[in-house]
Amino acid sequence: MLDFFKNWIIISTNMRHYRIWQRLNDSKPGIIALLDPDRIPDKDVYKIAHFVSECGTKAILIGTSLLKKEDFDGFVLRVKKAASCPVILFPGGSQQISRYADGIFFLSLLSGRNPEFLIGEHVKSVFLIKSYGLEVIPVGYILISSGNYTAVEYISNTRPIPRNKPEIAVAHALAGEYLGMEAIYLEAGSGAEAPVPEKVVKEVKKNLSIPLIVGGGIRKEKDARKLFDAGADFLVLGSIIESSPAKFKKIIQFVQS
Ligand code: 1GP
Repeated sequence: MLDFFKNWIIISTNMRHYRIWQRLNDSKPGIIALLDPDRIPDKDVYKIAHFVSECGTKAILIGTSLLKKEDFDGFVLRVKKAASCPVILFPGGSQQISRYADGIFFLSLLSGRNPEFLIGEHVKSVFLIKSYGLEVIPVGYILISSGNYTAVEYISNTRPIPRNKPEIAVAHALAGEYLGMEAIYLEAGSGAEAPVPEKVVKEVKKNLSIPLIVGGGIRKEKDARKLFDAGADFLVLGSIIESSPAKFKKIIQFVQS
């Protein structure tokens, strides 16, 4: 009997420390949905968040390069109420912190040399993150050029890594791993003309031992398939949720199958 209680205490303690990021990793590969608070009208937030969650997205990210929305907290709360998956902040800056999220991708823009996005915005946000008790997931964020000039490049005032130079991407990803990041995110930028090239994903994955997230410009099932085959653990889909929910659902169904 005593053993039973001891085991129960150990199991329940472990459950409490079973982090969102750990849970997501145990269920990879998968699709993560990105909801942009500046692009989704308030009246549609609940419906869209409920839809992506029902489709089987592993998590919902919330964030944008330039926040226009006044009531960011209200947006996160609506998503949280509608979703049965974890809700994680994906902030473009220290103003995008909310108590209603479950966690935060603590992004360091490793491909750039702008100190604001390497450490500055982070310092401004830590006290809120701490007081809200958000789970912090340190992520090395790496921009890969995509053919068009993206909002994230403009706003962060950084240049992306050339898409035909996988070795430069590998060096940045490894630097992130050695700095203690828990994931690397290869980003082509929202609405990118082309996703991150498979060759870059393949080379980075070959050299990395932490999870690899890839996002930006993924609109077709065939692109998703290639990126997973190249080694992506998670794909982030954003724009397609607004432009073609049916395609989003199809891509998720393909991953699940
Ligand atoms: C952007 O990687 C995400 O940060 C998603 O990009 O909107 O092109 O899907 P899309």
